[in-house]
Amino acid sequence: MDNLRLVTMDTVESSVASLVSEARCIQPVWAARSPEERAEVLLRLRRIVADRADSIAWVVQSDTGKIKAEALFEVGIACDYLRYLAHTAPRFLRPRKAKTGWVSHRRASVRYEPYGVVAAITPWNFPFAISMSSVNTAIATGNAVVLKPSEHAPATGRLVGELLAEATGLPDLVGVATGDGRVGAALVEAGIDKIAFTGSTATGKRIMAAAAESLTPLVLELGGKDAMIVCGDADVARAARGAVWGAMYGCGQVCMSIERAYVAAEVYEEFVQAVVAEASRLKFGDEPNAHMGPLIGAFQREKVERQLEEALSSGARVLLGGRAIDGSGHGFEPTVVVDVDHDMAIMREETFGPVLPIMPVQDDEQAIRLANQSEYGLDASVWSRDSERARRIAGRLDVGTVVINDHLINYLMADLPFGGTGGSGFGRMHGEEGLRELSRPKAIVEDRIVLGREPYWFDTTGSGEETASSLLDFRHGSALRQKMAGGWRLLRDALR
Ligand code: TXE
Repeated sequence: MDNLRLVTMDTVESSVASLVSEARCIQPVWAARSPEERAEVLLRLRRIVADRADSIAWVVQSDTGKIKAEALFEVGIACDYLRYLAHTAPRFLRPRKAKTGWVSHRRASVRYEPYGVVAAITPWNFPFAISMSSVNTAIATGNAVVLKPSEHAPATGRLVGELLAEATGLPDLVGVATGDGRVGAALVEAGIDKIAFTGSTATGKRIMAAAAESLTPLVLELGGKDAMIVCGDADVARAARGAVWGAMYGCGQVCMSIERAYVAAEVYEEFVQAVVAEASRLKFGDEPNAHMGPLIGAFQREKVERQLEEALSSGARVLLGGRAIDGSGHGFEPTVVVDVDHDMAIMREETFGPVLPIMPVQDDEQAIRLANQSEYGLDASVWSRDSERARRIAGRLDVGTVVINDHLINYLMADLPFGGTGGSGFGRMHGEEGLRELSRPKAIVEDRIVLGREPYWFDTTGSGEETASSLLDFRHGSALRQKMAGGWRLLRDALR
């Protein structure tokens, strides 16, 4: 059976159910391959993807309208991560010996087993990189997958399925269910074993509620409202360049974009002017030297415009941009906003557009308090020449990742766990934590010396109380004599 199913609305349940059952059939075959054999397949996939970077980027661009540089970046992220998985998963999935404590005549270990069938539900903003991340972590740990790509990036989702079928030779291992949220909802209720969801906080909450019914475990990578803190001793010119990149890359449609900047009062004016100058140099379009493509669609542009209108009506000032770019589809000008406060949606709600609101702060304490005053907690960045000061601030930010004197770059470090706190979700992707997320630990205890009767079993000839006190003496006696006496009594009873 081919693994691509254009799920139509009237056949949602049956189409999704057949993808899940086909995945469940093939999963044991895949899991029977050693982690090393699966790693070889991941490296083969990496080669295929790297060799087809341009054509893959074209598909991503056709779905999202993003510029080629960003689409190629997605391909690079996917290839980096495949190499990381291939080199890490076999070591991580090796069974671990466990300590048995005082039960020394036993041996114990932990195996990391696949869940079975994982549902990977992914968003439109990095449709290739994020789908490949969820899918490949799941198959590296021996799972099968049903991928539900965003309805705004169906071709990319189908392409991921085709690439996985080619690399693994098992078309059913990764099924692809295209369609909108209803298909995703049907998948959540189709008897899958784990859900890897990446998307908005609102949808994450709906999925968690649906998964509760069947106690299906899940990892939620949700929205963000990343804060940037610029200290008075920061390299202001560099921080301004970093701010524009961190806020405007991908037209701001990155879950860990900088969406708020808190700047020490003593450098605030200098920073704002540097940001305006830097952002005004950005080029919109699809020429090779363009910096920014369009927003994904009218719904995203209207969301950005709504937040800006509300901020302006509450006293905010736009120093640069603030409007859609005429004749560009959904292009939007790089926008810098000041005189903002936390009563405005633009400082509280995810914007997901090329907008940077900037607030002055009196000291680090105020910056930390404002940065933490958010329902989200994905990434944050701290800009200072004093690394101790930056680390101190980082330690007090309620987020999943803090980058010092940069932003976004953590996502490219495959060995770093990625995820957030609060409204940004829970669980982690990437790093060994990401592998742990999609594999299930199973403890195994086996006998080493077989005794007639275990000291802790019912003692039909003596007293359980005596056994318990012997155990305490043996384990925690204050004197050696007491320990030895307790151990001797335990051994005597066991050999009786
Ligand atoms: O999300 P949506 P979008 C977040 C980003 C932003 C959002 C944008 O912050 O908030 O993603 O992506 C499917 N049951 N991140 O608009 O609408 C839907 O069809 C099951 C965070 O796509 O939540 C799509 O495939 N599935 C991230 C997927 O969910 C449902 C990085 C996401 O859709 C469903 C990137 C339902 N009831 C973006 N409703 C991170 N933190 O890593 C919808 N879907």
